[in-house]
Amino acid sequence: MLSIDRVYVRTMTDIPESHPRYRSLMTREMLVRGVKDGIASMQGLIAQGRGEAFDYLLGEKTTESAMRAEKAAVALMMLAKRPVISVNGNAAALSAAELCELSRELNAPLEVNLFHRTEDRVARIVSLLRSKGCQIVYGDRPDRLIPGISHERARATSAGIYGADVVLVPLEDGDRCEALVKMGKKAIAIDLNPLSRTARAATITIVDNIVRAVPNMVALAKEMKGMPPSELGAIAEKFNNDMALAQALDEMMKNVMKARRNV
Ligand code: PTJ
Repeated sequence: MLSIDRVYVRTMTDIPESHPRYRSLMTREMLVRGVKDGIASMQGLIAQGRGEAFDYLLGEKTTESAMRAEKAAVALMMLAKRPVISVNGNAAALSAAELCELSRELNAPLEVNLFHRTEDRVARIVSLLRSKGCQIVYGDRPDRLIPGISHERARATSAGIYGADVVLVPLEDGDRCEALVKMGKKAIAIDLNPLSRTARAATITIVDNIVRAVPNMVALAKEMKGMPPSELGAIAEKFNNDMALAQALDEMMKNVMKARRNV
């Protein structure tokens, strides 16, 4: 039987760039490497599989509606007094460097927050993010608990997520997003599943793959630098989360119907 190492090395070299699903397969490989390096959890592989299924239905592209959500999210973070970016194992395995760039552009520190928390994995993710140039990374010394959550995700840092007014939560499971909103914070989710509790609870949900969403947000943050607060406010205000979720579902239905006609 092949070990995970050998599978990893083989598939990394075996996937030709011309493969029609090259990007998706490479993303899968990044997560496998994340598990191997103690960054992502084994459960993270299953979460990625669920995300892939929704991404497939979405056409593996950033839709116009997702781009509008990304713009509204950047506007909200630029207007925030204390924006913070929450990082879990999957986000770190797939987008560590890009999240650090976003953190710099938006002046928003990162905080490692894990569902399947082990101190070893927190330390590895903190050190990965620091190696990508992030100065401030919270999460290894949480001093508060988010009310209403009975698992490890409740752990938060006063100077980070606990005291934030806007929190970006990529690839989240539902109850923390709801709890953050109950605390009076604005939550921005990146979630390929428009039906999830997180997607419905968030102030802004970006229905896009994190590997596309975060680079788009970095580019938008650069473009929108210097925009007056009134303009940023108008962009954020105009965004309607229920409508964005409906548009994501419509896009998926459209792709299903197109495929159905060809069967
Ligand atoms: O590292 P940990 O311990 O904090 O655990 C992280 C995971 C992701 C395992 C944990 O938060 C989890 O179990 O999450 P869920 O409940 O599976 O939810 C993850 C959501 O992210 C699902 O709705 C997926 O569809 C979505 N998702 C998965 N991969 C991606 C994604 N959304 C955007 N981009 C992806 N690549």
